[in-house]
Amino acid sequence: MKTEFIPMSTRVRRALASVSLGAILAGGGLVLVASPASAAWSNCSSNYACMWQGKTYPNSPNASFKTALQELTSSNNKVNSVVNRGDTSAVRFYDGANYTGASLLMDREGNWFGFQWRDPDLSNGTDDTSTDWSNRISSGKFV
Ligand SMILES: [Ca+2]
Ligand SMILES: [Ca+2]
Repeated sequence: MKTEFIPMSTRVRRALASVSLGAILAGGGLVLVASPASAAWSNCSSNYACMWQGKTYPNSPNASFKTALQELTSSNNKVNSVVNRGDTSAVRFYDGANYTGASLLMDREGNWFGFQWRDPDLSNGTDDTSTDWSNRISSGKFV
């Protein structure tokens, strides 16, 4: 009697195994889908200044630097949210490459100098300026 059940249970196990794998994959997919919702400025590593093309820091930063970035590449003139997680100084973002043109100052993490150190939407300005800074940043450095 047992010998009759063994092949059957093997089939059931295989079926269950594939269902479980599917469920695991689906679960992984759900986690991946859920990440953007939990995305935040904290996706920027400590000691870095980070830039996102989207507003409110979606997913991982599109560009970042630890000391300076002479010229953005794929995100040039496409940045809409920024954060300064540097622990020693403020960051200045520039409209032009090579730190030229109009600039935007962001405090170091924690409002050390008394103004904002991250901004989820550059279109409505920051503590530093009321100017629309969406899609403008081309370079940046710690100052
Ligand atoms: Ca620019
Ligand atoms: Ca703003």
